[in-house]
Amino acid sequence: MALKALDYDSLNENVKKCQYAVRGELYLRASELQKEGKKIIFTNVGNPHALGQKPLTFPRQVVALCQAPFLLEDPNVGMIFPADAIARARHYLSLTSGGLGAYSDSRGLPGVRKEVAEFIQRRDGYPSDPELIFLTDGASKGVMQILNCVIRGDGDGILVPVPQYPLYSATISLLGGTLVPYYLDESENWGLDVNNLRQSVAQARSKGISVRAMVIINPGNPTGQCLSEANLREILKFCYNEKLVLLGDEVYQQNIYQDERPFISSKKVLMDMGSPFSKEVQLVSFHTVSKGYWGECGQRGGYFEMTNIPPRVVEEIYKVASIALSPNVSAQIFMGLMVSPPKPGDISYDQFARESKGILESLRRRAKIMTDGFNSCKNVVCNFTEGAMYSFPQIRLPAGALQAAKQAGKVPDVFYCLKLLEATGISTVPGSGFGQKEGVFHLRTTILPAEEEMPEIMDSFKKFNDDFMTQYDNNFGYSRM
Ligand code: DCS
Repeated sequence: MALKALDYDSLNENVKKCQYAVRGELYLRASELQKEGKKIIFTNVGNPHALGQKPLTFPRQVVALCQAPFLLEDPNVGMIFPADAIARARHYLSLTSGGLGAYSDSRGLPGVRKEVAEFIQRRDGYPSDPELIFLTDGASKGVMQILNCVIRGDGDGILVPVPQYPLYSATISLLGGTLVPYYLDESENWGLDVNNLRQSVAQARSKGISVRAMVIINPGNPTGQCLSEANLREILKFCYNEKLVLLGDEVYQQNIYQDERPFISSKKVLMDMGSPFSKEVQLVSFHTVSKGYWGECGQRGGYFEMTNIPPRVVEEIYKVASIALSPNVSAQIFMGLMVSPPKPGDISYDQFARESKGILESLRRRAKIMTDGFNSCKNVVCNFTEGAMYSFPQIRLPAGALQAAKQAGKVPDVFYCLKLLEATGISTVPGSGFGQKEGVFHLRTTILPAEEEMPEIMDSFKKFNDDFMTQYDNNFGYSRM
């Protein structure tokens, strides 16, 4: 019988190939167990509010007023909302053409794009042009739009770090491009070695692939490292020499848990390098309201900024964005608020500063509790989470466990993570979902569970892990480091 268009066997093969481990087998099993009444700790997604983080008050006040503009006409509004939130709500409504229920320009509201440009200029010390900033429904949509413009077919390669966040591998599959991996060095705190990059490009070219773009995730997901300025300079030089557009995923720029390597944007490093680099290297940088101390994942707000992209190409990207009409307008307001939060002297400043500092300081403590916890476990080694929201310990699996996994028909790290889930309710993502060197195993967990629950979670992890290692340790060796 002839297949219909949406029968499995006739489906676009790129869709079938595409994998997204963050909501993969482990997540599905965790959801089943939850339905059966088991308490599950969902550390598989960097989704802070789902793990109890409270929203910052000020942005919610402003957006609440924008959503319910009739409250602004209520004589009692000043008793519930502070004056600066009321003023901000009026400001953002004045930037829209009909409030939150109206489409905006497909690039986002010009007034918010201007605020984003001012933020970038304050952050980097270099001018930023609102015309080169597009607002998006989360950073994910921006990444997809740009990859869509870059990938022409399977002859086009995109350099992606391994381990990587699977948005990249999945989108490249979906668009029919080729992922060209470059390996981060675990023994160097997940550093990026440019010689390694050169090898990856040479290898891809020898297979006839035209390498067109390079992705960096800084701070790293799942690896949690912060790139140094010197490293970023090398990367930008590399992109200059190889004529690659650099996609700088900087969604974790506020999530920094050490003082030695503060976040520095690719744009600033590029501008500091001066001519010819600053005028030539093509760069697209991404940011979001989902991360940082905002964690407003469900609002779906993001932006990208383009540097050295020719006007005709910007026009084409605009055209493609227009097909979806408009990014979420309420999310655009979250973005406006994120890039221009209350300032010292504003009525809401103290509360805003207290709330955001409280979240960041707690994340910093949690990053340490987690790394230390993992490093106290048998056959587990873990680099410190310098930034972002994840811990990515290496699990050295005994030969007995590798054999048991094989018998169960599971990839070894999936086997380990499933056992962990069944025993403790901790839902993680196996390292194979992010890519890792052959024969080396990891898991990813977020550092987001509530701080007061953290010691208990780590105790329960340790007990499971150490029992697992004893059970499978038959003295026939381990997976390699
Ligand atoms: N880039 C990176 C590196 C991310 O980790 C994420 C989300 C995104 C982009 C996209 O975020 P938004 O579309 O929400 O802006 N991280 C996922 C993760 O690994 N866990 O949770 C979500």
